[in-house]
Amino acid sequence: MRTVDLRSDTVTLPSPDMLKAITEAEVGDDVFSDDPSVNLLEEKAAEIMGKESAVFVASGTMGNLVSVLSHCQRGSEIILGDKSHIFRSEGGGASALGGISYSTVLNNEDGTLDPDDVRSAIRDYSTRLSRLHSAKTSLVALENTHNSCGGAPLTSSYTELIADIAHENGLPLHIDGARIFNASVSLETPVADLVRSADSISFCLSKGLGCPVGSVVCGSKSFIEEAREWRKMVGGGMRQAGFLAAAGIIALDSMVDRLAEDHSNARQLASGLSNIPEISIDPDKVHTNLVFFDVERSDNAEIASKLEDMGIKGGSPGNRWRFVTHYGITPDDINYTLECVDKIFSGQ
Ligand code: TLP
Repeated sequence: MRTVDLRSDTVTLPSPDMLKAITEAEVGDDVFSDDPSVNLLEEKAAEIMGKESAVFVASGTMGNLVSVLSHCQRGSEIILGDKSHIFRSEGGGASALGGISYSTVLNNEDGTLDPDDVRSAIRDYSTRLSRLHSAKTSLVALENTHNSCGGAPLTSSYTELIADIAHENGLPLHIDGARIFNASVSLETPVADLVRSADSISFCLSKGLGCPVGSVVCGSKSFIEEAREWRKMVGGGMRQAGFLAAAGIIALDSMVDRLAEDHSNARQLASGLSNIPEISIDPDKVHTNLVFFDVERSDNAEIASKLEDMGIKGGSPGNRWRFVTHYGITPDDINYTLECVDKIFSGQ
């Protein structure tokens, strides 16, 4: 049976070039910094992001975790969006493992945080009394693209605005850039411009870029050294990780520009879904590869299961659904998906 897996861009399988690179990779023990493929991936990533240094980690969650642990002290606080992945979907790792608390600011629909809200969330630490009572703010974090806000890309000027607020207050800015290349392609802005004002960035290789595993954290030399120590402590010293890094090198060299195809497929999907009564979606708000929509029915679980019987994965038991386009999904898959959705919603 034909399968169209729209659950996430994490389901991608490596390209033939990646498989070849994986089997032919030159490797060594990365904990000794002896793995040439990991070293090359890290150098390439740092250069593309315009940062001094980089470290290869197992996942986006690990990338954000080691970044937060490196920037923040125990008992301090991060300012981040209430819909951010770090806050909602990473197991409270910063809090559980680092003793760091979350100070959430409302995310706007486009993934931004209001600059005034960020300013007022920063704790006053100038008096003895405030120091006695408050957790010290230690970091501001943004997410680009913003997953739960419909895959919205944040511009470099917006990021600079928030970075200025953070820096004026002596705070670093971290970007959860799991899908930063989608933002770069959508905004037609070099990725280095999007992260220039940030102190650290974590991006995923294993989403739209098609790698089986891995993320990279980029920042200053001293920050990355600290992140390396945390990575080892949380079990991320991956030894012959060059087999994975080899796929990452192919991803950076040849999988970025093709993200435009995923965006075009996502727009085609959104526009088709908008013609189906009981589905609400504004195709103009789909800028990257994440297609969120609301289903105004009470039998969502049943519909999702019927769709799955037709090979379409990605339905939800609730009213808010998400379909994600990615490497391996073709315009024809989108047409097939729309046909199936149409059939099921029209009761055929
Ligand atoms: N997102 C996954 C799920 O966890 C929801 C997905 O399918 O979208 N930051 C952002 C913005 C993410 O969307 C994700 C993964 C991560 C970090 C974590 O990456 P991984 O899954 O590699 O730990």
